[in-house]
Amino acid sequence: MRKLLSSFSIATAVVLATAAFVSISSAHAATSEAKFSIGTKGDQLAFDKAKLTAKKGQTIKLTFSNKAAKDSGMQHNWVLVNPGKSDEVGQAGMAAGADKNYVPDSPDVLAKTKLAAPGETVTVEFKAPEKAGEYPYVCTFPGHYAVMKGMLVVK
Ligand SMILES: [Cu+2]
Repeated sequence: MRKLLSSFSIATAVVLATAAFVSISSAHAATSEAKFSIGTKGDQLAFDKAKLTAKKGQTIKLTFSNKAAKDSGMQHNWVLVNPGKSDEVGQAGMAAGADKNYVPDSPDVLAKTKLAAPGETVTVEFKAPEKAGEYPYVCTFPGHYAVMKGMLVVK
């Protein structure tokens, strides 16, 4: 009888421990964050990563490095926009002007860094969209958005 009881207790303890482990793992998944490091392709009007992938609602810590030569004078930013809105936001960015870092006040702008000077690294922290989809990121410095772009895939 005693032996039966103790093996029952061990079985219970194993089940409880497993349940605790499962709940810790799922809590961790919900709060996990993504860290992205992206740069320019040297002096080119291009990001060195054309695609990033994140989970819905995930916290994203993004570091953007302007790797252009110091004497190039090339400024860049990293701006995440709603699907299909990169041209619209890019054009509005030009109109927004230097005072706004060429980023328009628009609900289609989901995240942005400040302008990075050559050799400078800037960061932004934001939540990935709650809706799965393909969200373009662009540099909104005048003349760059048409070619300097990539895609954040949210799953
Ligand atoms: Cu740029």
